[in-house]
Amino acid sequence: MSRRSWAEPYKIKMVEPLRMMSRAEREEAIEAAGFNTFLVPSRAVYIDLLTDSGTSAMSDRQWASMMMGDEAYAGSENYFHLEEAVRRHYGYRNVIPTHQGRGAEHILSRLLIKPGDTVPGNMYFTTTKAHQELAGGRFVDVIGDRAHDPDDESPFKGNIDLFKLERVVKEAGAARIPYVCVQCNVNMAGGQPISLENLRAVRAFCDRHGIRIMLDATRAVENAYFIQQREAGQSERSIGDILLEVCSLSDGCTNSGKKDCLVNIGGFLCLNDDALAEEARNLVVVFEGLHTYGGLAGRDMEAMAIGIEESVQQDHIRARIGQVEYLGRLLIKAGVPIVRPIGGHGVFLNAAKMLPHVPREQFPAQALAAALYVESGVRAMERGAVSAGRDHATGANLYPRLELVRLTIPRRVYTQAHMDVTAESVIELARHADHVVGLKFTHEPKHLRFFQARFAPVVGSKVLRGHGEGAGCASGRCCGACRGSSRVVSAASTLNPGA
Ligand code: PM9
Repeated sequence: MSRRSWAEPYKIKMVEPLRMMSRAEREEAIEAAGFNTFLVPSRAVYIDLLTDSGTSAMSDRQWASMMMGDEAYAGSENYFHLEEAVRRHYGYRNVIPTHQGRGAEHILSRLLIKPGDTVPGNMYFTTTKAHQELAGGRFVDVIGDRAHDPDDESPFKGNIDLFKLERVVKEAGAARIPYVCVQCNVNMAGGQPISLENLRAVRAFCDRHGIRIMLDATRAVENAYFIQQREAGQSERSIGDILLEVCSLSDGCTNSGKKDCLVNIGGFLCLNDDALAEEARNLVVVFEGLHTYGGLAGRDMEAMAIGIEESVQQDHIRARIGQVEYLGRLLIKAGVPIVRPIGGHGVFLNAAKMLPHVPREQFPAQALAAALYVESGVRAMERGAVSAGRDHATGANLYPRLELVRLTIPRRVYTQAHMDVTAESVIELARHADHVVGLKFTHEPKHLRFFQARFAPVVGSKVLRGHGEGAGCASGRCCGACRGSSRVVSAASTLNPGA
């Protein structure tokens, strides 16, 4: 008998209590954090949707396997298990562990990019681009235009625009393109997949020009699920089968195991070319550790080997993406503008649309993420101009079309009730979004500024003003509370007395 609906394919064996601070305490915490949710201590967070990276709950099998860690410096048994799991499910010949995804990006960039090279890719990712630029390369975005439109409902917004790619190859010359960087389930576009059809076309194009393809396979399993669900002729295939085909269309990959692979730390670099892999192993010993541990403990590699097996199970991936869809649908129903279609690892709020009174130079998404924290204790992340940083050559601020706040769902951690409370919190904030105040930098780090930057409100000292103090209050365009009504009571505070 077919099941009517999906449910989490696990039951909970161990719990970690959550704590909700008062609104006054949250106001203090966000100010002390320079209005950057990355700098808020986790003890001050109620529901943590900052990231899906390293935040998964491991299974009992994974925890048990950690007791089987072979902590030999060289040739750990767990390395061979990891190598076997990666080969079986991702299909590459050479597997080199790294401490996390950016470790693999560092090695790959050093290995292949020479100063002056161009690296085309389907939208930038922060750490990936940083390593490409540190190696002397220049990233050029060749994703289709639809990816930059939050309202476009196309099923494969991660697809590469082959005309754009051709133009870049003509301009730079194939010899100055070390590889095309193809990201699965494009993070900054809202977790949007690339289709098999597009990937095959990119492969054929690159073969004609003698250019390598390197996959960012960090969320390739989630991408495989969307291919299964949305691409013609793919619905009968297993996730594992699709994943193998996706990877077979590339020459290697970087992977942050902290996402799909269901572990708290770890990553890997894969290369089909034996000679390149040998060079990569040589670089790994300089920057990460011996090539059979790459900065990881044996137990970490064992947990990742098992996490890979679990990640491709249909029940798992359906529930994982089903939970993200559940949250997204609640917000769509309430009229909150989010990136469509709903992505794989999170729901992305369209901050530019929610805060039309905050100009881009005052970082609406940064302000919205800080305000959501004050409103509800839910921690989200800015994915807009602050994340985009500055133009490497001119130093000017970059303003991507997408100015988003990401509600990222950790795997196997939260329940539907947490999604309900999150939705209620966002909906309540959306009702008085004009109370959110823009921000200005008070400290701007040189690299990956979004992690450690500090801000201050452009007026006053609060990112979320009280009722009667919003941008639209005086004109009567504000929420009911500002017009003297007492009916606006935060849904989150109803459910959570501390709010
Ligand atoms: N992604 C994320 O939260 C964590 C760091 S940025 C806040 O989305 C891709 C597509 C990623 C990614 C990390 C990395 C780097 C590479 N590619 O964090 O170094 O989403 O393991 O991976 C984060 P590591």
